[in-house]
Amino acid sequence: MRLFTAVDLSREAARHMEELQKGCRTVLPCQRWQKIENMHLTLHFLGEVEESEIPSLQSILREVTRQSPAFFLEFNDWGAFPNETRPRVIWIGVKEQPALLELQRTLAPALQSYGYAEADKPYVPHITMGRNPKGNDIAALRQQVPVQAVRWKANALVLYQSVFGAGGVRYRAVERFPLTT
Ligand code: 3AM
Repeated sequence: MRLFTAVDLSREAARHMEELQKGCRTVLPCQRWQKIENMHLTLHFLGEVEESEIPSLQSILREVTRQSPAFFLEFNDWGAFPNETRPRVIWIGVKEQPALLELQRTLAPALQSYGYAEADKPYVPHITMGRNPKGNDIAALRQQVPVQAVRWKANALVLYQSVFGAGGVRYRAVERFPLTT
């Protein structure tokens, strides 16, 4: 199973992402768009995990999240990977949140045996909007499609499975691990 961990958006946050995507369609069209129902903030991409390993992975996630506080996230601004000169992924970033970074950092070593590979670049929390933009004018996006500081509570870490089907990729929640409140 192809797995990753992520935090969901609130309904209000997803609604704003939808508005931002409409604006992005006019200012900086992408070849591939993230479906609204698929939007999430990834913490760890694990890749293929054997089904037999999933129960132990779940118990690690349960153990750590039980001791980790819930936190608030807030949209920040547009961003791009690998950089804004030659963007391949267009995303919306969130304001720095130490509890999110702490959760990501705490889990990272424990998830390495399940395929998580620590990137050589720092972790940049983001919500993917679209891929392969036909242009690179991120400055125009910032100016013409302003991001509102929508704030929402991240109550849980979710283990997601990427499922490939006729309608494209779909993310199925394998389990939600509540954070402490
Ligand atoms: O949350 P986003 O959309 O940025 O790009 C993939 C997506 O990230 C990323 O994992 C998330 C869920 O699919 N992803 C896919 N393949 C990856 C890889 N080989 C990867 N991240 C790192 N390495």
